[in-house]
Amino acid sequence: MADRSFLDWPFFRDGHRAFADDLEGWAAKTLPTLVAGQDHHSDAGLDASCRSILVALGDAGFLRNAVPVDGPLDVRTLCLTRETLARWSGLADFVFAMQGLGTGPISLFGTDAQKAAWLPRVASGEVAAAFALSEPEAGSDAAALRTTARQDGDVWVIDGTKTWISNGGIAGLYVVFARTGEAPGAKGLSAFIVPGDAPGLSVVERIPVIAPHPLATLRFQSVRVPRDALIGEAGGGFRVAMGTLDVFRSTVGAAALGFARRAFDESLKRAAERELFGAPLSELQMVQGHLADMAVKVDAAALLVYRAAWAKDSGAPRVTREAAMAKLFATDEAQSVIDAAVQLHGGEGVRSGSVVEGLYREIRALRIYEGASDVQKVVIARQALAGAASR
Ligand code: COS
Repeated sequence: MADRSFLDWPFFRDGHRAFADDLEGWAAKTLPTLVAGQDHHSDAGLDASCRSILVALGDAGFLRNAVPVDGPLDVRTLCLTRETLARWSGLADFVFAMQGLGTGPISLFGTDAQKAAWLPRVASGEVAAAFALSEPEAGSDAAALRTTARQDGDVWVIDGTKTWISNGGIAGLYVVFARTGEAPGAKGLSAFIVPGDAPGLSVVERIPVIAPHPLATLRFQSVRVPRDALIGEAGGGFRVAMGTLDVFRSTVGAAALGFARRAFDESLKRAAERELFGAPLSELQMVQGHLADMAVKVDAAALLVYRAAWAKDSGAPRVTREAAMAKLFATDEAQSVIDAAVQLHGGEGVRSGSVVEGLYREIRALRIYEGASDVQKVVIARQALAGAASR
């Protein structure tokens, strides 16, 4: 069982602690049997697995923590959920997280009518959600996106290509960022709600990746959506995207923390059970050195993740810096913890299907998506420079 002492930290209320216990019990009972024997090597198998996890999370009521139907998002609950699910199943964490990121612009910036139309269906697991920002020529430089939306009477007409879209092809709801041209660059973008079955929306390709998740390139050919599909103001799309990422980036750190905790637990078990030179591995000081580094990295990551979540929940108007620090540190350090776990497991660490081999594949993408580590450094440095200039 993973170390749960962090739940005593002052970032949490008793409600968070009780929730973490409930979720842990549910995950331990449900996820191992749910994911056992699932086929993650074909698109059809992967899609079916995601649907079964979506139904299970929806039926158990956990998706409501990512998609707030009544009241605001609680980022600590989001992070506790991602950390716990990631310890049990990377795919379960992915399915949960996408419901939140895909509806984040609506939860945070949408009208009551937009919320009523979409949030209950995503919170129940009936509809999968996706966040469509990246393009072939616009990843880290999100403001360079080229997809356009133009007004034609009472509708917006969207044309362009989006890529690296998680849940692409299985989502019933896409939030799509497009250029509406109020100003050049970041100030000329807007966010739109596009139903998955909108005529003119098609999947160009499915993208296979080292830790399989549904991922696709999408084409929008004269996709027509009503005037009220616009989220927030025309020209305010970049703020919608960045404001959503400010909330969800700390949750990516939380998922990385879950992967790191699992790797650490597996390493502690291995060190106690495996004998080398006539004694358990745990008696070798070099092994103890690895375990100590892992313990410090896990706790430091947890402090940054839950600091960012607590700051947002406590009403901070912007947590750009805290969220970027949490994502950068937790994902980079989880990679290092998992790499050390693979080393401690020797040959078993690279055996296909072993727990640490799976974690080694799962963690890598988290240092890239929702703002690569390099982008987080840019964000943190800009915030520090702006802070110094204003003091
Ligand atoms: N919250 C609210 N507003 C924000 C914001 C945030 N977190 N970040 C930027 N803005 C605002 C800025 O304040 C600025 O408006 P003003 O000029 O009125 O102040 C405007 O948006 C443009 O900001 P900036 O000049 O910083 O934009 P850049 O094009 O330089 O982009 C980075 C900055 C690189 C940080 C941004 O593009 C980014 O985060 N890229 C990564 C995107 C990403 O995560 N891609 C993965 C796809 S999602 S899976």
